[in-house]
Amino acid sequence: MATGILKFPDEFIWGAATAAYQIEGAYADDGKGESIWDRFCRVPGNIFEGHTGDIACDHYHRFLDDIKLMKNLGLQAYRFSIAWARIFPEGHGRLNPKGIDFYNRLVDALIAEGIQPYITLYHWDLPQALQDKGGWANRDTAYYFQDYAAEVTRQLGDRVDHWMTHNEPAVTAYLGHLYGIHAPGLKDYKMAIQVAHHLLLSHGLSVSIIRDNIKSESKEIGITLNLSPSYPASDAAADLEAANRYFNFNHGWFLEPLCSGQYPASILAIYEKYGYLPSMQPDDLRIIKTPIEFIGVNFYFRDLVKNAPGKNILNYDFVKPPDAKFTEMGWEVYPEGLYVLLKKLYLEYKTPKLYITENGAAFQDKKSPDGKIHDPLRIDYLQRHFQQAHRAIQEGVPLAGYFVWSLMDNFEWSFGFSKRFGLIYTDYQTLERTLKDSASWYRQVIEQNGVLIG
Ligand code: IFM
Repeated sequence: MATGILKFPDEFIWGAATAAYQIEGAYADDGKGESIWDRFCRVPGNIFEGHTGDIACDHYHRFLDDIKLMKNLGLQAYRFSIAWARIFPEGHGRLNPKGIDFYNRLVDALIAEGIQPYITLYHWDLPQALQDKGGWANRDTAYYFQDYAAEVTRQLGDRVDHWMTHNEPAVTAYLGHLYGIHAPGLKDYKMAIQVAHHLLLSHGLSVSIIRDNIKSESKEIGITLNLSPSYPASDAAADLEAANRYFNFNHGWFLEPLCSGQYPASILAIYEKYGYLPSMQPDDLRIIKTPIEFIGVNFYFRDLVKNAPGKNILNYDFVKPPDAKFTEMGWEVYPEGLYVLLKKLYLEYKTPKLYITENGAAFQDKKSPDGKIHDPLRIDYLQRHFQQAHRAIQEGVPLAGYFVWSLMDNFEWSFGFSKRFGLIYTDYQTLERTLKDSASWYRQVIEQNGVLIG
């Protein structure tokens, strides 16, 4: 080991991530259908200052330049998502060849530069036509997703080895259907639990089809979850139980079916009482548990949880940690939580191989008079998280790669363009891109396959 540097395994993959709606723009170009985010953003009050992803970073038209920037950064891999409504404008049935063509060109250009594509099939932008039929609350959507996954992997599977079915199904289910702050903007607990089930089912239904469509020996199929460890707010047993309840609601509800083919018993008991149990068919849990090669972990913060009778049906609430540092999202900076989480996944859930498919932070980035973007807070944030990832690897966690969120500043959902997560600064007036200091720093990490100690 070189002095002062924590070296990662030779085969470790360094990348950056984005998602279609957040960067592509071109919301109605070349036959693309409307998605639930196109619709949701048009409702006044849903998004900060009425922003939309209509243009976003205009990556749809600028992807070749963006790939040059990725090359400049030294990225080994790039995680992006496919806009379902570009492929099937009505969600199923009629195929849009121009949509496929865009992703063919993107994949070819990445491979030409030696950057491995890691593709997410669903990062929240359901075709509106399927929402009109009930969206993810309708079991048919799981089968439409299966057809969509089959078509995309049939078209791109000869060149792309790494696939994720979903990004953060918990966010789709809860933010979209329970809290109503993401598309489609619904607030219905029972529906949210049904949606979660159909998302998981759609994942399980697609895994073997994707696997059959990919020819390479090194193919890997997985799913990405948003995960954070739950810490009790005090030593009291009631707080510890509340922390566990919250973890099982937000994370166990997805991890357990995927890893062991069952929903967490403690939450099932509560949902039974309220009549919130999802309706399912006898084979569903077996399908959901179809073996996969990896789980993608999107990590941003930990949760500090206290018992709060009556606050919600699970009787928990969050506590703001005193003396902590926060990002612009109001999320606590807590790198050790990444290590704790990775160990938990590996030891308790016996997860397969893991990737960090997202980690990063929004800070107030401004162009300095010297034309540069100095973002020491982001460098510090990433460095400390990389160190914790290294620590987990040293202790046997099979962590195979790390994707920084995000490649470039982009549309941050209900926050519009007000939060900047990028390694690359996006000027939303001119759409000019500028590498931040963190991008140059990340280039060095990748070059030396390691991060400084301390
Ligand atoms: O921007 C999102 C991304 O789409 C999903 N994971 C969290 C990121 C930051 O909020």
